Formats: sequence, structure tokens, C-alpha cells
Amino acid sequence: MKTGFVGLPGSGKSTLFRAVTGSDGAGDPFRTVEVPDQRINQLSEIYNPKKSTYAKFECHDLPGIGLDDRHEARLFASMRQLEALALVVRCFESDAYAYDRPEIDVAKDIEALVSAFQFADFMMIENRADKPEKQVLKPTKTQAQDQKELAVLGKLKGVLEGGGLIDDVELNAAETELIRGFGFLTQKPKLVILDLPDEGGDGDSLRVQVPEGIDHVLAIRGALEAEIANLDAADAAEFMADYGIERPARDRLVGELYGLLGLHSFLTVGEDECRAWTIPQGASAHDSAGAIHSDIQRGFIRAEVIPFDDLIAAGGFKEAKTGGHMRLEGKEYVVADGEVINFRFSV
Ligand SMILES: Nc1nc2c(ncn2[C@@H]2O[C@H](COP(=O)(O)OP(=O)(O)OP(=O)(O)O)[C@@H](O)[C@H]2O)c(=O)[nH]1
Ligand SMILES: [Mg+2]
Repeated sequence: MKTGFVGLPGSGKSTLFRAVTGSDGAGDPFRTVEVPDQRINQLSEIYNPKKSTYAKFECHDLPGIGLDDRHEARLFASMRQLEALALVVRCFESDAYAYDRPEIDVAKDIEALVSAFQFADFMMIENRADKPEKQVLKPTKTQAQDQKELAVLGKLKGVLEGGGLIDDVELNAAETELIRGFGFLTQKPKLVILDLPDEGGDGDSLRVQVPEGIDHVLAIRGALEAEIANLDAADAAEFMADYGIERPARDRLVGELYGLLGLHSFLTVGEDECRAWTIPQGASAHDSAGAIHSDIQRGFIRAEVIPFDDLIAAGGFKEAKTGGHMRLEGKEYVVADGEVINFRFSV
């Protein structure tokens, strides 16, 4: 899973990147971050495996939008690769940075970002439609496909011109497939991060300024939490207690992202490895097998499923199985969060 911090220049993206990834600020463009999972720790205590593997996500630090028009195309191209956009909104005052608009205005900043996304998508369609528009006149092999693509793009363009988002457009499966490769920015799931000052700044009253349609909002004291991310565990805990921060910024971001993208995890155990696997909520046992390896999916026979708590109570997979806590499930079974699974397969 890939996400990135996007926002106006100086909104606090790089600071939040440090808070979430623990990067020391050497200017990494992205980092792979482990998804904290207490369940993996507990399973590893039982199995003492050679390797404990957490789910991972890729976190990108991007330049400010509108900072440098010459690089805008490249910036938008990087954003198109992301699965979720974290919109960073400045809620702190700072004289260390020359802001075009010094006042704090959550609604206006988000509007500016969304307009930039609309414009980027619009330009993308303009540039793209240019080609098939000429091509559809010629009887080429791709003519039928080009015509379909043109029709969908025309529909999307109309929506953008009317101030809408591609995400709001009802598309059938074929249309969705046709535009998948474009990576339209106004189609991407987004969350808002209110970057608060070290002290003060009322997260609740700022939250209500987030426009409708964005349901996932986090308030993070970016600069403070970037410092905390670089402390050892004991000092970090003390600091967090002092400031009333319950969970580290990374954990809160992960929770929000999983909710936004509709993800959860199943677990596998063994002497070699205890591991968390990220899957979409609602994924079948068959799809989940594919998350591990295409061979396991292809040769799927049955899934041996044990709920996490039952396994912990029994003290291991085998023990839980003997105790009658294992279920055998078929391909269509919908996997629940935290289930420990062993796939029976043959290839
Ligand atoms: N007081 C305060 N200042 C912050 C906070 N976060 C960032 N700053 C300051 O705001 C300025 C910009 O922060 P960055 O994190 O570099 O912002 P950015 O969004 O990465 O900036 P660009 O990449 O240039 O667009 C710096 O001077 C930071 O010290 C914060 O939470 N509180
Ligand atoms: Mg930056």
C-alpha cells in the first residue's frame, strides 16, 4: 500500500513524514513503514520464530503543490502512483517559511488542493483525448476501444468542468477498467491531516472546517511528534503522556488508512515466520491465499482457520486445532480480521 503527504508549500509534509517514518530528515523521498500489530508480537512470543513480519506500507514525502510549476507534471505523476492521498493542512503559525497566504484556513487550503487535483485530471484528459480524437477517424485496430475511451473521458471531463470529482461519477465495470491506468487524482481515496502546533490549536473546531465528503481526518502535532519519533521508547512514552498523546502518529495514520481503504489483516504462524498479511475487507479465502503466493491460490484445497484469541488461549495452532477451535473453510469463505490461517494446497 502506498500513501503520500501532499499539500500546499510549507504545510508540514516533511515534518509529518519524519513523525510517521522516524526518518531523520535526510530528505528521503519515501520510506517503507511497518504496520504496528500487537498480535504479531503475541504470536512471536509463542513461536519464537526466525522472523516476525509486519504488514508494510510505503509512505512518500512530496513537494508542495504550486511551489514550482516547472515540476508540477512530475509531482502529479508521482501522486498518480499512490493509492491514498494524505492532504496535509497547516494549522500552525510559523515565520520560518514564507507563506503566500499566512493565515490558517483549513477549508480554503483543502479547496485549493482539490482544485489542483481537478485541474491535473482535466489536463490529463485533454492531453489524452487528443490522440484518440484523431485516431477514431481512422479505421485502426484500436478504433472501437478508442471510441469507448473517448466516451468515458468525455463524461469525466464534463464532471470536472462542473466542479465535480471523478470519484463521484458512477462507472460500470468496463469503464472503471478503461480509466484504471490513468490514476486520476480526484478518484483517489483521501484523508486530511491537520498539522497542529506543539501546543494549542483546537483539533475539534478545526475538524468541522473540513469540507463534506472527506470522512477521514487526523489531528497531529507534526513538529512535536517528529521529535517524539526520534526518542527511545521510554522517553517517547513519557513525552506522549505529558502531551496527552495516546498513540504514536504512525499508528493513528495506519488505523485511518486501513479504514479509508477498507483493509484488514490475516495472520500466519510457524517456527520460521509469524506474519501479518494485508487484504481488503470482504476478501475470500481464495484471494487471501493469493496474497501469499499465486501457487497457493492456484492449488487451494481448504483454509484451516483459527480466530486469534482462540489460538492465544490454546497456546498455539496445533493446540487450538486439537482443542476443536479450527474450522475448515472453502474458497468462498470471507476471511475476518485477525484470523490465523493455514492454507492446504497442492500444485
Ligand atoms: N510550529 C510548528 N511548525 C511546524 C510544524 N510542522 C512544520 N513546521 C514548520 O513549518 C515549516 C515547513 O515545514 P515542512 O515540514 O518542511 O513543510 P513541507 O510541507 O514539507 O514544505 P515544502 O516541502 O517546502 O512544501 C518549517 O519551518 C517547519 O519547522 C508544526 O507542527 N508546528
Ligand atoms: Mg517538504
